[in-house]
Amino acid sequence: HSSSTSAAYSSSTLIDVNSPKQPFVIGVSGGTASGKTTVRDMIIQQLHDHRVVLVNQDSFYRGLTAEESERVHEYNFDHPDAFDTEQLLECIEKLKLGQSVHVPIYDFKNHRRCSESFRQVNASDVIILEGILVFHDQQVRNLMNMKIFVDTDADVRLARRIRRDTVERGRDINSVLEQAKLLFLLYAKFVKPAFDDFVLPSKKYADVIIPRGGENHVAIDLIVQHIRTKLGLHDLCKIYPNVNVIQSTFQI
Ligand code: UZR
Ligand code: MG
Repeated sequence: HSSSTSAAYSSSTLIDVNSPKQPFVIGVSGGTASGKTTVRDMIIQQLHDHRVVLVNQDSFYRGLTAEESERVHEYNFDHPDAFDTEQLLECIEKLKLGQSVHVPIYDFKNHRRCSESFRQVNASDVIILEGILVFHDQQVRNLMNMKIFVDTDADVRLARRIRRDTVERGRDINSVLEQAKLLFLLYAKFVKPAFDDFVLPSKKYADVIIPRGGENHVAIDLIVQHIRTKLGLHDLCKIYPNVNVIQSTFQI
């Protein structure tokens, strides 16, 4: 039965058995605390009937050496060099080929990689790559089918970032006030300059720019509609189409 099935496929002009279905890769970028995570969560929620996997650029932070750790406040986490982009590229290339990958786990508290543990990410219909600098590298960009830039005012982002890092990210600094003071300094020293030098210039590569981030339901609905259309078209090239298609091909 299986051999006659594949014969039916090769004779069909609609289905190209030689071109395997490739996952749809979406890049979600934007400044710190712009609402990237909210936007991608909303996309994932609306695509509940598809297999979506998530890769965060944060996972590819190199991790600090002992020396760098001693002077952590002089380390620029917002610079492209802070990430292992080669490894990120390799990972997305593999996923795009339908292979599963091991993504490193980064420990934000100690600014280190957990050397023993990895997170396994399996191949899927949709891959979302999220991070402040995912549009910076041309090779990484070239793997994306859709690029979304979440555009939120800098003052809103700073306010959120302070709330998040003092309350939500659980750093072991007792005084929220002390932490906020430090954040203001780091924001002025690293976060803002790197946003201006690297993040903002990468906005021009975006296909879609979402103002106001996660609040923008209309933009997210439009994006999800587009992804659905694309996935629907991909279905024509499915390697294992459903039984109804097989039968109708036989009847022809
Ligand atoms: P998002 N970051 C840390 O604070 N600590 C780390 O160990 C690694 C990264 C911050 C980084 C950047 N900057 O602004 C932010 N600093 O994580 C990006 N300082 O994360 O996209 O979720 O805002
Ligand atoms: Mg986030």
